[in-house]
Amino acid sequence: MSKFSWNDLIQLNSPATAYLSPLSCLAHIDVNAFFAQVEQIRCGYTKDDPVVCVQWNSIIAVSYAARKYGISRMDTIQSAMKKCENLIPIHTALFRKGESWWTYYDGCGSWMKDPEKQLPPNKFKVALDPYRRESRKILKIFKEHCDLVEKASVDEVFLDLGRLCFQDLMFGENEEFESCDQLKMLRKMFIEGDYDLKSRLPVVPDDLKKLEFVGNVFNSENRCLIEDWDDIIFLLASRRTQAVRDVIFKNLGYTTSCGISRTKNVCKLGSNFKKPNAQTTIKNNCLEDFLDSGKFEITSFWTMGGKLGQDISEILNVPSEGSLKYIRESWPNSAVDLEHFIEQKVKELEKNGSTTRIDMSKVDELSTKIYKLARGIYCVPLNPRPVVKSMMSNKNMRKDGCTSLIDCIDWLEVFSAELIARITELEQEYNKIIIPRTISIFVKTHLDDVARKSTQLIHRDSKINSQQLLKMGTQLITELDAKFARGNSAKFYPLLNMNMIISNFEIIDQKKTVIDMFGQQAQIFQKNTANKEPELTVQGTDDADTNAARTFNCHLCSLEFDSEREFQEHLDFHVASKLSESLNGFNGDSKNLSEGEKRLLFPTKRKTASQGLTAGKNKKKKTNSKVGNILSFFGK
Ligand code: DCP
Ligand code: CA
Repeated sequence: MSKFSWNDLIQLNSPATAYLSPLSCLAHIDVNAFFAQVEQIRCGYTKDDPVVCVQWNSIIAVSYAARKYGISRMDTIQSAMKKCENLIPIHTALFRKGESWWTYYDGCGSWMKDPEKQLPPNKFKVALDPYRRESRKILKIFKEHCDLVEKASVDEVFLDLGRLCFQDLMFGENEEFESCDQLKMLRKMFIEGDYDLKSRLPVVPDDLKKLEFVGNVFNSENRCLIEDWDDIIFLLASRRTQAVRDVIFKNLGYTTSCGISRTKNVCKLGSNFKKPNAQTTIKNNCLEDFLDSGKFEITSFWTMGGKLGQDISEILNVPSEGSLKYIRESWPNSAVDLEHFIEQKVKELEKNGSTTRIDMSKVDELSTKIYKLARGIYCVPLNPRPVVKSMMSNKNMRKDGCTSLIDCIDWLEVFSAELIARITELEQEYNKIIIPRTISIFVKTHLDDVARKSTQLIHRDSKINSQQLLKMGTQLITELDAKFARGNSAKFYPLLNMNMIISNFEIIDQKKTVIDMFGQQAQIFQKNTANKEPELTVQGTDDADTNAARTFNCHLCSLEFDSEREFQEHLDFHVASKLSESLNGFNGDSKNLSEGEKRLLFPTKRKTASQGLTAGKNKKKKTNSKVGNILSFFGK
């Protein structure tokens, strides 16, 4: 028998809870030397050309060809050029002071001898727009290939591969699978619902043990590659991630590195394990080998790298090497033992007058996290992108970058253009109209004094343009100038820093989307539009008011849910029911068909709206775990 149950396998179909299944399969994919690759491709170089991306005198991304010369982000452009005489430095795009657009000044930069070809920071501002554009293209490909994607930064994502692997296992049409009789049996059992959710899966058939992973499998101890169904799921995942990485390379030219494992933390370590252009799978039976490979400590994990990680290392008295193994061996049985230990230690330290960054009210959470991180089983869900609540365009000035009100207005021209471009980007990403309601200007004088002024943005149109932002910004800076620079401009100018912040976003739905993306975080003004899909109706405020009234309604079923989690699980039911209907065909009661479609397909089976409502409210009562099909797994 397998270690895993039918329930573990079928749970992979739930985007909301797949990450909790012991068969969970996630990936982290990171673009190699991202900004450098963007510039390499834009300028027509190959991956073997030593390109570096430069901002003023600093190197912000180093191609792998340049890394061969020992060049790193720590080098200045001058020191890098000494290491590699054929180095190809490319400066980021720039806004010029007083202009509302960015452009590339190829062939120019601080390394050029000709003073005309240098790019003085007091006249320009770096534009990261080209990288954000490429990032959006990459994200679009991920979203086309995977139903649950978390954008972790400008060049990295997490993927939840549960649904894809499940579907490949149960319905994949490749020959290797179709020629395996025992797999055919498993598929038949699933389709006919001839299984008990709690019962164990059969053993993995020998035919499937011959299948090969794509990319590297971390296996320092030469363990058996395919023992149980988790290995098969990872194997399928390795094919899927290679496929999406190939699409990115073919369409956009970017190489990526990828880590595949059960949890986000290990995936992230895995993608960093072999670079560039590689993928590494860390199977469950190799997790501890991987963590103990000498490359990782408790402080290697995200959120453990800072002072908290140091405090924890001290309190647990971990050795400088082998900390994860030490934690596993010292607290072998449960996180509770670890919790008691930490509590006692912190109390002792406090008695001696020392303080730590450990929050005593959350020691249980922290202990569970450490206990599980050390075993590579700390399961956390993928997060949808948080709502953007404000945007800033900022310029650190040098020398005479900003010596008068006119200079300030020239920079405001750049800030307004940049912010409006970013608002437009965000509108495209969210498919909503975004109207900032507050604008602030912040300045820091050469005497290190700071001043700030804000106002409400009031304008008649539904969209705001850069001229309107510039006008409001000019008003604010004129007031600051009048207050602080009048009579003695040397107290104010030159400025060391200036920025414009827009905030208090009003987000307006242009068209209803399937599920509202932002949960309680967003303030959404809905227009009434016809809607066939389940939707989440959220009312709240944008200042994180957790008491704001919220409702979670499924309009297809006329059901209301108390929590977002319950609602999400209900939506999973709809996903499952669509999957089931695509296999078994629709029936007249389907909630996935519009009234119009039902009329066309089932002319005699029309239901009135009130019948539909009653049907929706009668929740399913079936308790038997022997089930008809995948639908039974999801509560309605
Ligand atoms: N970046 C930056 N300044 C930093 C770190 C990063 O401007 N201090 C930018 C440039 C990078 C991009 O963010 O190309 C992504 O950062 P990564 O840390 O992922 O680094 P790279 O993609 O450059 O390299 P790697 O291949 O190691 O991921
Ligand atoms: Ca990267």
